[in-house]
Formats: sequence, structure tokens, C-alpha cells
Amino acid sequence: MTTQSTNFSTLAIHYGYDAQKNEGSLTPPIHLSSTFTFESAEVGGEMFAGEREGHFYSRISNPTLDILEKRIAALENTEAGLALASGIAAISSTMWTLLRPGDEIIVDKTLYGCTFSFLHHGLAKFGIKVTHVDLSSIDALKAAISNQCKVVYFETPANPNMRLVDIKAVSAVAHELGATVVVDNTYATPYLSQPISLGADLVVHSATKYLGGHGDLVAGLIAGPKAIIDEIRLYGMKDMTGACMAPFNAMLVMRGMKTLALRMDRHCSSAMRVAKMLEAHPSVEKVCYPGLKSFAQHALAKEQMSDFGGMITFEVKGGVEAGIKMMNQLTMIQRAVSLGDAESLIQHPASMTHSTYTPEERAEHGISDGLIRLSVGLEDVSDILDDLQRALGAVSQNESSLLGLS
Ligand code: 7XF
Repeated sequence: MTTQSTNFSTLAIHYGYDAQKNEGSLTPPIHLSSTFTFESAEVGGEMFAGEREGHFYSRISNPTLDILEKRIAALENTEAGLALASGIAAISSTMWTLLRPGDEIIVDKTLYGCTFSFLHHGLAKFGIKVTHVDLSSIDALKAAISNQCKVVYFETPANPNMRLVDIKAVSAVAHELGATVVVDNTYATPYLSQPISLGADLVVHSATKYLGGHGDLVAGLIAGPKAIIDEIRLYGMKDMTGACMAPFNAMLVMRGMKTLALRMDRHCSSAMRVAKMLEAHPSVEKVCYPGLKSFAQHALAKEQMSDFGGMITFEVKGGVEAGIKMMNQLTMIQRAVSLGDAESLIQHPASMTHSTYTPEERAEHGISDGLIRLSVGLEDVSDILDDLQRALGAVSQNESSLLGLS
């Protein structure tokens, strides 16, 4: 029997799966089948015509993915889910479905590099107007939006600079003009924030990150009302991108999601300690973490997130050069892109994840060259703190000796 509970961890572990209907197998079987047989030719025809439910080809649906899709819908407090090959597959399949030439999409100022790239080098090429608005200002949105706008899209917290967007307020304004609100909930995960409960229409995820949680897969998810999800499945995913998820990856994402709540609690508590240490460190210029009182949108973070997440950005005194030197001094924290893994990961957005922006675009979109992004992992927090303190100490010593101070 599948669970009747509405509690997060219970849903993440049990929802949508009945062992007794699967030979008693505790974990869901991986249906490694590209195609599914029809009991008669007529049944096959009915399935293709949409007159009968059932799986017939794994680019459209698969029983293993089905469980994951039900589970993400339950965790995001909505009707339906869709599993795809990557976060960018989730975003692009959604946009190919919701937008037509001549439409406008309003997006926040700061977005993950390849999302920015998909919008400007992808959608814009096909006659869709891409307009950036600082969505942290509701007045700016009100001034910019018209009924040409069909989609309002943002990340909160945003990759990489941690800017937040007020989901409730933005959704209310967008809905007055009939636009669909899509939120990239990768950073917060449904454990910390449920955008649909706050008024958004759809949520997209890079499940490569916290949902998978172990750095061993690339995957994407979408959650929202069944009518829109059905359309994205049968158009954006089936026809436009073909970017379906492999059944084995669905099993890995479900395995990750079983411990999401536990892992997020640890990511959050460790990140808070790391952010406080960095803020007090003499070699650090600036720290952006929603849990810090100094964070400009701390009040909004408390309102729409149940905790503040595992991502921090900061700048080292001495700018980009000092930041890079500090990264190279680290011994335990790994220099790598991606985030949300057990391992702490550090990267330099301007030269890595956000190098799809030109330097001018980065300046305009609030991504400074000196910014360093840290994904606080699940290691013992004292080891994370030690590694950072030692690396920062080495950089400041280096600077002082260059200035003849030691
Ligand atoms: O297609 P992917 O699974 O890599 O997900 C794309 C994506 C979508 N939304 C957000 C907020 C993301 O951060 C990502 C992927 N970001 C990685 C990063 O920032 O490190 C990608 C490494 S280049």
C-alpha cells in the first residue's frame, strides 16, 4: 500500500509505490525496457490515440519513472510530475511547450549560465522575446509586464549570487496578465520551499543536484498541474527534445530523495556555520548567504524558506586573483562545478558556470568577477571550516609578504 501520510520524509520514501504489487520487492524494479507489448493490436491503437492509459514507449513514459514523477509531485504539493534527462531538458521542454513565436518571456536578472544561454541563443532565435527584469522589485515587474508575456521564469535563490525572488508577489502580478509562473527550485528543493504552494504554476529542477545528492547522475524534473505536465510530456519532451530520463537514473534519483530531508538539514546547519566564519574572517570582503542577518533579503528568506540551504557565495579581499589562489590552496574541498553533493564543491562562476555570459552581461546581471561559489557538503563541518581557514590564511599571508608586511 502506498502511504497515506502527508509528511515530507515519509512521502519521499514511500509515495507512489506498492511493494505488494511488485513481488514484494522493497525497492522499485528498474524497468529496462524501451517498448511495451500490447495485448492486442486494438489496445495499441487506443493507447496511441490517448483513449487508454498505459506505457507503450519509454520516450513518453516508463513504470520506474512513473513512481519518481508521482513522488516529486507529492513533495512539491501538486498534481503531476515529469522526469527528464537533465535540468536543461526540463527547462527547454517546458519552454518549447509554453511559448510560441511572438510571445515574450520575462526572466529574472540572474540565472544559471546554460539557462541564460538557452534563452538568448535558443528561444530568441525562434522569435521569442526574452526580457530580463529585476524580479526582486515588484514595481519593476509591474512596469515591464504586458499580455504579450506568456511566461515569468526565475530561480530563487538564484545561481550564483543567491538573490531571492518573492514567489507569492511575483505570481500574483504575473497571473493578473495570464502568464504562467515557472520557478527553478534546484537550490531550495521542495524540503525548504514549495513554490506552487506559494502561487507559482510549475517547478523545474536540476535533479543532478540535491535531489540526486551524490554526484553520480544528470537528471531533471518538472512538477505542476496535470494538464500542463501532460502537454509538456507529449510535446516538449516527446517531440521537441526527446530528452527522457533513463530508468536506471530514476532509481538513483529516488534513492537520493529518500535521504533528502536528512541531508538538507545537515547542508543547512553546516552552511550557516561556514557563512558566519567567512563573514567574520579578515580576508573576506563579502558573503552572500540568506541565513545571515546581513543578507539584504534575509526577511524574505525567513518568510518563504524553512531554512537557508547549502549554497554560499563570497568574495576574497584582493578580488579574483586572491579568490583563485584561495581555491588552489584547498585540500579537502573539491574544485568542481555542480552542487548539492556529499562532497563540498567550490567553483568560480565568471570563468566556469557563468562563462556563457559576456563580461559585460555578467556585470549587468550582478555576477561579479571575484565571486566564489561554495556548495557546502556533508563532511564533518570542522573539516570544512579548517580547510577554508587554512586556505584563506595562506592567501592573506601571501598578500602581506608581497606588500613587505611580514
Ligand atoms: O542540466 P543540469 O542537470 O546540469 O541542470 C541545469 C541547471 C538548472 N538550474 C540550475 C539552478 C542549475 O544550477 C543547473 C545546473 N548547474 C550546475 C552548476 O551551476 O554548477 C551546472 C554545472 S556547469
